[in-house]
Amino acid sequence: MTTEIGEANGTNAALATASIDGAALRHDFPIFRNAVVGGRPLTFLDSAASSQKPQTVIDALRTYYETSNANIHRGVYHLSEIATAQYEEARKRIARFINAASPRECVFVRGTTEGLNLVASSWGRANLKPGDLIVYTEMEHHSNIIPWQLIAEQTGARIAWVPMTPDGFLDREAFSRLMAQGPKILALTHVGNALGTVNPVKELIAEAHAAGAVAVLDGAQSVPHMPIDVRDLDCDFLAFSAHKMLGPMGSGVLYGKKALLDAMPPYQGGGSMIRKVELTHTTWADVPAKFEAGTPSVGDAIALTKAIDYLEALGMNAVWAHERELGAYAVERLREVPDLTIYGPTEMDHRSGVISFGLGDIHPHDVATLLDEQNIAVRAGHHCAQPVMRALDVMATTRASFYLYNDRDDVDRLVGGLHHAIRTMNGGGLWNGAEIRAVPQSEAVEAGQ
Ligand code: 7TS
Repeated sequence: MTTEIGEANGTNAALATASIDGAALRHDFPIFRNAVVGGRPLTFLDSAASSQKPQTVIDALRTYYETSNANIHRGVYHLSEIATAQYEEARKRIARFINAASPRECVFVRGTTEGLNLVASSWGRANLKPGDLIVYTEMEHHSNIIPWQLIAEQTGARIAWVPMTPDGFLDREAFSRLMAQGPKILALTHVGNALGTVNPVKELIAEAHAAGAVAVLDGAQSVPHMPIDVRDLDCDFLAFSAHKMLGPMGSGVLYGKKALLDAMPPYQGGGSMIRKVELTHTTWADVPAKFEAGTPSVGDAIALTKAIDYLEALGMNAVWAHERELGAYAVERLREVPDLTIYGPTEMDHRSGVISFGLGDIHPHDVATLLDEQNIAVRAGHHCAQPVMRALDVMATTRASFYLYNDRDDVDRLVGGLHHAIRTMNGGGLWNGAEIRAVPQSEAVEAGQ
């Protein structure tokens, strides 16, 4: 029986090269062969929403189901033991990737959203009292705001947030003023998903700790892109999603310091998380099992290790350098586009490869639709960060986000696509959103929308 799953069936082209060649890496991702439309290659600029998957990850999923599929931690039979061993091996791999002190500090969850809900619900229920202060920031994804609002409602805790400056940074003085109030929790994104701001989290976490707060880091936009060392950052919790880092959908990880996890009550009840169940009460399994009620996403956890292999073969420093180089090139080229406003920090020192922009009066949805006609995939909308949009005083933005399989040609195609979008809107006499909405569908189709 094959116990080694997902051996390098993909070509992993260009992994050996020192710096990253995005075009060469695209050969490892079947989607780029398959999603060619009208002869146009796929220009995929929405990795902040979800990344594409290399062949090795896809093969690992298939191999798991073909050779090792069984429920884990239950069966005494051979297949179940293999699946259990691979699942626990995956946990070790992930712990090493983020430099956790122990694999027990890594809880498998469905993604960042579930990880953050787990902390807010479980830690919050056990530790928050009426009047306690929860601090988050105006820059958060909704998944690092709403769980805190929910637990505040249930416990009577208060909420406050660090405002964002007009250029997309956290207001550092306001942060210190809030820390001086002695919050119980700081919920903070490492990299903002709407604007790509990179927060100085190590420094902010140290300040939060000095104030007595527990620091919860949202790593959805950082773990896939840069080296992460949870012990160096000293975060108490870190949540991230597999699907944004070349791994499968529907899985992710919550890292938590063991002493904190040990002291927390379970998040959900069910199979696998118990020590002893009486009809009146139950005692819990040790962490991480205490937080993994029910049958987990075994194949997804195993396939995530292949994603980590892929990332580590390139080197996370190289991945990060590549994205920032592309981001810098994109900022430079986008400046050529008339009426284009880039939101967020202007210097690459403080931003990731996520670039949000507005294009004159053209509605971001129209920009994205016109780009899509050229097989260029970008995201348009509020990016699940409505407070950020409100702070910028816009309804929505268009967002391009880069990853390891992008290259300068993608940026050039984006810039060409935006010029085409402007020409189309001008040519059709449809310059602003209000006019567009007034155009009947039949005419809109003729105008090429
Ligand atoms: N936190 C941040 C910073 C994110 O960017 C996202 C997803 C989440 C949390 C939630 O992750 P999930 O995997 O649990 O859904 N961000 C985006 C995005 O920017 N566009 O689509 C999803």
